[in-house]
Amino acid sequence: MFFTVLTIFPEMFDPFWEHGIIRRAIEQKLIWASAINIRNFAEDRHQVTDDRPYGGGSGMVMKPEPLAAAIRDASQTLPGAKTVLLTPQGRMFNQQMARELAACVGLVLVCGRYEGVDERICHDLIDYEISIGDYVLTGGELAAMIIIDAVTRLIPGALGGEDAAEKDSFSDGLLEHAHYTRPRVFEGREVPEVLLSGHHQEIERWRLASSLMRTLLKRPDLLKNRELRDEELEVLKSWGSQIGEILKFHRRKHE
Ligand code: 4GX
Repeated sequence: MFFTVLTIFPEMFDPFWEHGIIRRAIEQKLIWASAINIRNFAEDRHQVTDDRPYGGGSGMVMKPEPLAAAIRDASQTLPGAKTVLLTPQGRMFNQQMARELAACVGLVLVCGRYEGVDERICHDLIDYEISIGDYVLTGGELAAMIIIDAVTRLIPGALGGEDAAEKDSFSDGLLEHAHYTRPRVFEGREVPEVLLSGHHQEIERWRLASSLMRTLLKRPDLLKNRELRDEELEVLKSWGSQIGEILKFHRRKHE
């Protein structure tokens, strides 16, 4: 997978390329990544990339000519690549989109600053407009990093450990189960007994129950539009009867 980022602050990406999974993916040639300065494509002597908005008002707009030249150059260098504009007006980024983007041969990520980019750029040269969430950033750079990060970890081999990406949150529409490591007792709180038991089937069932419980309590919206597998229904039903018992006991006590 090729990533080309178009930005007026390419140096922001240096530490990003140089750490952790991203760094290893580059070293292993699973991804090729570069950040290109849009200024390089400005024709004037001062390499200006922004201008005042037609119609007046405060703030600046990114000039179309340098941006168009940068996008065309990147697209020519990466045949088949898709162009992405990071913008609050885009489709909200999620794990499903990360999977779709991971299937592309390359991505050209366009990072706007100021009030945004000239509308004719979005219209003619952009395949996808993506937002990472309903809040306002000072530029598209952090959003581009988030997308590169989420996409890279889905590339086979990027995480090292077997099928780690498939086991993570959202891969099957549930939150991750709780995790514990040594020591067995930390500040008086014990690791759940079953995790020490070595009973792999019981451990899997506990993890499924943990996933379902967390999703139900923290993100019930995730469960609403999702089919439930037989084993998941069983776990939920088992709580159902327990909750029934607790309520019965409670009612008896208060009669
Ligand atoms: N998810 N911003 C982009 C400038 C801009 C505005 C319109 C193009 C079109 C953001 C987000 C985000 C702030 C990045 C405005 N560029 N990007 N910038 N939320 O807030 O992606």
